[in-house]
Amino acid sequence: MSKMEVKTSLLDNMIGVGDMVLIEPLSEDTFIENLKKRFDHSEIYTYIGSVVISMNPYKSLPIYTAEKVEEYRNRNFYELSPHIYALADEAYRSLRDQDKDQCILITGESGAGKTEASKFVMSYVAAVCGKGQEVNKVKEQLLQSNPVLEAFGNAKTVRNDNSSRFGKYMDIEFDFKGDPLGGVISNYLLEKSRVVKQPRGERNFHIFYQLLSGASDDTLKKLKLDRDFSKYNYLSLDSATVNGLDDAASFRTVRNAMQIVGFMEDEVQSILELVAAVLKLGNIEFKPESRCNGFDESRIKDKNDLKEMCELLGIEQSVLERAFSFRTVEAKMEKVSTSLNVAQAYYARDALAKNLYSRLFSWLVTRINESIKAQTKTHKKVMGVLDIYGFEIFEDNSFEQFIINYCNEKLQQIFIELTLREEQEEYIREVSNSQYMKTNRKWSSLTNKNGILAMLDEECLRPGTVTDETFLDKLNTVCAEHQHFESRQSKNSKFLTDHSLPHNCFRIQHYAGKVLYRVEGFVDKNNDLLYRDLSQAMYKANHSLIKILFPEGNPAKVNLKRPPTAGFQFRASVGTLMKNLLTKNPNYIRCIKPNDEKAAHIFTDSLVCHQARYLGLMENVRVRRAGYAFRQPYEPCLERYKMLCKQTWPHWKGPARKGVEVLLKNLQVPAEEFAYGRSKIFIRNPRTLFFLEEKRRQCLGDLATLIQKIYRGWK
Ligand code: AOV
Ligand code: MG
Repeated sequence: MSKMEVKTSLLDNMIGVGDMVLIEPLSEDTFIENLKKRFDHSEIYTYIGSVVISMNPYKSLPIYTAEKVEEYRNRNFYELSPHIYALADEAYRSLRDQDKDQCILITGESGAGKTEASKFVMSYVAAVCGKGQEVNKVKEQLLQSNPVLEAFGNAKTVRNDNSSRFGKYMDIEFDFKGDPLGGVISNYLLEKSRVVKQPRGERNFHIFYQLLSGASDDTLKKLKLDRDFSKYNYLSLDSATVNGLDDAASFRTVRNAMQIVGFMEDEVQSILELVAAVLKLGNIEFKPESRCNGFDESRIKDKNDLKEMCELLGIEQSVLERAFSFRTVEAKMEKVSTSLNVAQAYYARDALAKNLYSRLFSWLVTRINESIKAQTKTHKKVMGVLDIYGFEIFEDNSFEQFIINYCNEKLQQIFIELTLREEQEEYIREVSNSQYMKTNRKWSSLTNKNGILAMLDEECLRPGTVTDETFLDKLNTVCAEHQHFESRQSKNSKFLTDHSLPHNCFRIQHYAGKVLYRVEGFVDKNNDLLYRDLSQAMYKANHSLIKILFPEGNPAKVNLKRPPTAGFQFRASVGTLMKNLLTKNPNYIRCIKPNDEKAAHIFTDSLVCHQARYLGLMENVRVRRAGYAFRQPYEPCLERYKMLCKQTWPHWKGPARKGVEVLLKNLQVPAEEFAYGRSKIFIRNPRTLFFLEEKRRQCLGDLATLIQKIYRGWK
């Protein structure tokens, strides 16, 4: 038996079973044991039918080479050992040959390997689709958008040294031949609070450290920056350098990537000026000023950073200074100015830094989209790749974690609904007549009009004094009324009432675990207010990029309406995303984190078990086995087993389906074990498959013995 056959054998006890559907007997223990066995042999991919489970190896494996790409290219899904390339190939071919739009849904908790998986999928597709100068340029640009967005949107957290702090969905567009035409990226709410403050053991976004470490002395001088991280209030110092991350080298990669994506030199300069301005902004400090007219006022301590920031952005210093000292409220025809106290001045400063950075990030996405967008309006086939921030529980969880976990909750819902629906639809399509798998699940609605985010919005828009406490009171009251909060939250999550909680917290039972949220900052972060004086100061800047980022600062366009809240925008964009995903053929990658130490070779059973449970993997296997555990198109099935029957061996002349019928009859497999679909054979019990595999193994063994005998005879 060749090495490949040993690997693909579904029964190989050494490296475990390649498809969980074939585990015998199936239990949580055997499931985890199988993952472990495979993980120990660096077999990080395992199937549940067409779903790929991916274990993070925390070490680089030689399985993403050009040779591997060739190996998986144009091969049937089950033909080789499980690999993310098999999924990417299947999705790509289905898009190219059957004109079906695809989406690749990658889920798993923080640090499980989603972003890496999305890059492997993209690079595989890039390697197998089309060639030629124009096409190669498109591919390069699509791939190089990754380092740019990671530099500005990823950061070291305690869970992951390269954690995505934004959600990303990328549509790659192809022409009728399957050649790439371009792409469109959508981004979801960046965790902008990180710009001004990072939890212990975490860093700000990579770009700050990359710029200070990697830029030339000359560039830093132009940006009025010092190489020393410790000079900047906004950069946490306890983990400023990260093992295994070379910030200086990454900076060169990012600069190069920006060039390939099509950024002009002056654009890059403007971007870096903004990054520098954020650092300068963080160093502006305030001191209280003696009371005047009964109001607390504040003054800037040392104006040097303010001056340099204004020089970088082409802003008149007095304008910005005034915007940090007063707040103007306009109501109808009236304008009222009040002075800011020290706390309000700091609040204004941080709000400006967060807005500057997050708007720069969104602008980067728009700018990349301009470069990578398809140059033609003809019909496009689309492959969407979704890589969001993974479910996370920290010691201290705030609005950001709530948003991240909400998004994961939605995706989990989609997974459960679509895998079931897909199973059912395939069976109906293939074997039509039967009442397959009567599940008692209802397709739950994906809209969440009454959830916690909606309540937060209601509270934020209510007239009167609104604080985090009033929001929490409201939550508690509503939840006391609805003991089971399920109907108001998403299907899988539940508000937990517990009188022992700290007074400023609430707890949610998410699908992936219980999370305690501290309510402090929810109202503020949702309102996401930036004083108009600041946006107007920014708009006045003599800097091409800043002007674009603060359009509401244009005095001619004063809008007295409240801008939509962060939560509202997020809910709306996630809603649109979910609708979009439902129109495409889904392909799932379920990422699992083997340990909390970010270490190779450690497999923590309890941690893996917890993830397998909440990801619903066992349920997934059962759903598949409850119907027909194994399904395969007739041709590869006949090819694999034809040696077991004289009539089909070595060549079967006729339709493959007939050949499979003859084969199975000949092997005397009971008829109820099979259903003949239009293009696939459905096998009910994994034991039948084991039987076929065993027979095949014996046959190959006999053949090997025979060959050896003949060989010896010759000698
Ligand atoms: P995530 O995207 O799921 O977390 P990543 O894809 O960033 O997780 O993976 C975390 C780290 O694990 C990477 O930086 C790699 O060091 C390692 N890793 C993951 N997959 C592989 C692989 N296939 N081979 C080798 N190393 C791998 V988050 O973005 O935090 O939810 O918000
Ligand atoms: Mg990620």
